[in-house]
Amino acid sequence: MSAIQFHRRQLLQGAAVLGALGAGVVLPAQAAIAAPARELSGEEITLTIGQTIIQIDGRPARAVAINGGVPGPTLRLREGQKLRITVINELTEDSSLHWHGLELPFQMDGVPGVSFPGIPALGRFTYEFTIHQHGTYWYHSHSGLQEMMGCYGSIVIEPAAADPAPPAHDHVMVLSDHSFVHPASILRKLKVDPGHYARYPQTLAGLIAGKDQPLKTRLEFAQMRMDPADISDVTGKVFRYLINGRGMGDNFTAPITPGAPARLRFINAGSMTFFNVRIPDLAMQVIAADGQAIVPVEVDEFQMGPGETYDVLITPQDRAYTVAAEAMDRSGMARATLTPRPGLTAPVPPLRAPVRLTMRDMGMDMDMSHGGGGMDMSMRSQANAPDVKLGPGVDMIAPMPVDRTGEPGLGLDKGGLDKIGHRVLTYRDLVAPVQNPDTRAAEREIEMHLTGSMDRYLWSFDGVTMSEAHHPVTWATGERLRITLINDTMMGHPIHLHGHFFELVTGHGDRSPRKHTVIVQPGGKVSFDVTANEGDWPMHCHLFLHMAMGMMRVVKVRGA
Ligand SMILES: [Cu+2]
Repeated sequence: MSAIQFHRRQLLQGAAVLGALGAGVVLPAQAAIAAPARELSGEEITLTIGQTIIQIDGRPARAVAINGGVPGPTLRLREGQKLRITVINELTEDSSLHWHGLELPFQMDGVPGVSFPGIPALGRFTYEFTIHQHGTYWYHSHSGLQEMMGCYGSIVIEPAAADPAPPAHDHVMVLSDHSFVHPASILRKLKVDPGHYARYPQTLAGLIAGKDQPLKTRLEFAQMRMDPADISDVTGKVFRYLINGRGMGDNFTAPITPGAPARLRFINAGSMTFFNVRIPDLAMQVIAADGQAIVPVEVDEFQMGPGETYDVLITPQDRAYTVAAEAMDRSGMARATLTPRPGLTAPVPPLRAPVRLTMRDMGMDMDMSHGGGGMDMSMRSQANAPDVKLGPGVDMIAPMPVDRTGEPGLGLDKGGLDKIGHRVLTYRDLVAPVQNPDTRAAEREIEMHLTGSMDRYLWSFDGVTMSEAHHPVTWATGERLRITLINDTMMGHPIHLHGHFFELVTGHGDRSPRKHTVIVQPGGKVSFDVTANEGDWPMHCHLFLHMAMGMMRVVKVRGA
C-alpha cells in the first residue's frame, strides 16, 4: 500500500524483464520505472570485462562492458569489510580495473605498468583489500581506450554503523559520454584538427547580431591564434550523454516519494565531459564531495569534472522532475526523470547559449588594450615558469594565473554571457564537518604546471609528457606537502591523485574539504595539502585523451 512498497515491486519487475531479455535490449521510452542499476555486494565479487553492443536511444554502439552492461554493476559495500574482486578479462587485449577514490595498498590500485602488470587478454586477476572508508566512488579500466568505451561502474560504501534514519530513496546517477565512433578515430581526428568537434564557431553573422563576443575580444584571441569557442575537445557532435547508460530518449527514470528526502549520488564517469548538473524547480543540498562528507550547502546547480563525485539530498513535491546534466560547452545533455508515479515526466530545459572563453581563462585578467603587440612573448615567458620545459608541446604559460576556487566554473558565472541567475556551487563552499586527520603545515611546497599544445594535441606536466618523463615525482612516506597546480592551458583539467585524499587550500583551515580530484580552471591555480601514502601512485588529468596524450605522472612515495 505504501508508495515505497509499490516502487519496490516495480523495480523487481523491471529487473526480471531485463534479466530475461539480456543486455543490449531496446527498452520502450515509456518503460514504467527504469530497471535498477544492477548491484553486487558481499566479500566475493566477480566482474567480467567483454565487448558488447549497447543501444543508445535505439541506435547500436560498440562498447566494452562489465558484466554485460554500461555502466557495470554498482558495488554496494560496507566500511570495514574485506573484499575479494576477481576480474575476468574476455578481451583480446590487456585490461585492468582501478578503484577510483579508494585508499588501498598500491598493488591493488589497478594501473598497469605502475602498480601491477595488468590483466592479460583472456586472463584474470583477484584484487584483495579491506574497505576503510564510506561514501560514493567508482571504478574504471586503466587500459587502452576501454574506459572511453564504457568500462566503468559505481561503488557505494555504507558507513560501518548503519544510518538510523536513511533517506527514502538512494539513487546512483552515473553521468557519462559515449560515441558511435571508435575513440581511436576521435583521437586521430583531433591530432589532425584540434577544432574538429568544435560545435559553435563564432560567425560574422553572430558578431553583427551581437550574439557572439565583441570585436575587441575576438581580435585579442585572434592575435593569440586561440579560439574562444574551444571549450571542449570532444563535443555533442560525436557524443551521446548518458545517465546510468541511458540516452535522452531512453530517459532513465527513478522513483521518489513526495515530501521525503532522496539521496542522489552523482558520479562523473565521462571520458571527456564536464557536466553542469541541475534539477529545475528543486534545490539540491550537497552533502558529500568525492565521497567525503561536507557541511551541507544548498545550491541550484554545480559543475563536475570527470572523476569527481557529489552526493546531494533533495526533498521533492508531488510531481516529476528532470535531472539535467548539460555538457559544459552546451553541445548536449544527459537527462533523467525522478517521479512519484510511473509515466510522469517533466519539461526538459533547452540547451543554454554556447560558452565563450574570456581573457580571464587565458590567465590574463587585465585590460589588453595596451601593449597587445608584445603578447606572443609574454604568453610564453620562461620567467613565469622556470621549471617548465618550453618546446613545441607548450602553447602558453599563463602570465597571471589566479586562484579561481571561488568561481563556479566555465559558463556559470553570474556576470558571464549567460547571466546564470541562481546559486552555483564553488570549491570555497565546501567545508569539512570535522577536523582534518592531519593538520600539520607543509614541510615542502611543489609547483606543477599543467601544459599543452592544442595544435599538436599534446598534454603534459611541466612541458614533459608521460612518455618523456623518465623519473617519477618522489615524495617521502608520511611527508606533508603543499602542491600548487598552475593551469597554463585554455582548458580546465580535472587532476586526480590515486590513493590519497588531499585538503583543498580554500581558507577553511583544519576543516578543508578533502578530495581525490580537483578541477584547475583555465588560467587558474589550485593549492592542496597532502600526506604522502607509501606506494607508486599515478597523478593525471581525468580527461581521458589528455591522460593518453601525456598529462600524467607517477608519484613514488617511499620511506623517508
Ligand atoms: Cu586535461
